[in-house]
Amino acid sequence: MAELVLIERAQAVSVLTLNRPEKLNAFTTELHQQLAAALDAAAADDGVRAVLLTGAGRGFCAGQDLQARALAMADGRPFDGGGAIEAWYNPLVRRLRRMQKPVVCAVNGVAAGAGANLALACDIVLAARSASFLQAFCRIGLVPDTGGSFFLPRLVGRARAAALMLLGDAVPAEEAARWGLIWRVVDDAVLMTEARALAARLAAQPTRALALIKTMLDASHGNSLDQQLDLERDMQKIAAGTADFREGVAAFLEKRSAKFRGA
Ligand code: T3D
Repeated sequence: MAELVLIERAQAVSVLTLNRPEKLNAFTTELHQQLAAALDAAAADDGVRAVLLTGAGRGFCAGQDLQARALAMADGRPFDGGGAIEAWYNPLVRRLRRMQKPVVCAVNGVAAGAGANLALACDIVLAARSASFLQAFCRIGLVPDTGGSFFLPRLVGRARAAALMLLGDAVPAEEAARWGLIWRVVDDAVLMTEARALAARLAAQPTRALALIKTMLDASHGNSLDQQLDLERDMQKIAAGTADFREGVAAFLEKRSAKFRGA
């Protein structure tokens, strides 16, 4: 079986690399299967306290493999466009957002279609200066998926989201960072060094609190202020019950660095 997702363990970080470089890491069913298994393994392993996702070669991910779709539609056969969304793309977004640990995305090159929105579903996105983001869907008669129509207006506002989705033009990484679509751009040569350092830093932080912060971020857009205040209370109750909170307070008072265990 081809290794379509390379899995490396760097201390408490699980580094996952999409590995179909000759097709810019476009998604096939096999790639989906391997990525889902790798994410589930990272989620279940208490020793993993951060995930780093990137792509092999010159692209990050070009979305759905269109060759596979051409085959499926050969001879005028009907194609169920919602089927793959239900089976693979929606569960992928849910896996990332429900992961009880931070997910860093290192966008090493072009991120198109579902590949662009895969990056946006991660918690912190770093991109190489040469990378670009492309809502390619309308170019081929499709609509944004993989959470794009949710993430884009929230990240960059309706005006920019509309132009991105309706025109399908590529946004260079630096512009994406200026717009707030992603966190930071770094030189290509240092992308993986920076991304690994960032993931390692996150892995040394109080993992349970970080997971609660993810929940709060995701809830904030749909909540009223009162609902969010209540959620902050409930999340703080959980965070304050962790050993990491005790350690954080002790370390502060003892004027030393905290050693969080993620529990
Ligand atoms: O059906 C469903 O399941 C619904 C869900 C859909 C989700 C989606 O993601 S829909 C959007 C699908 N993706 C695209 O439309 C993007 C297609 N790719 C491109 O537009 C361009 O490749 C890029 C702008 C991303 C990069 O352009 P460029 O010039 O840097 O590279 P290239 O030469 O086009 O691509 C290099 C190779 O990768 C090439 O293969 P070859 O000719 O050398 O053998 C190209 O065909 C292949 N490739 C790139 N993207 C895909 C792909 N092969 C299959 N599927 C792709 N999506």
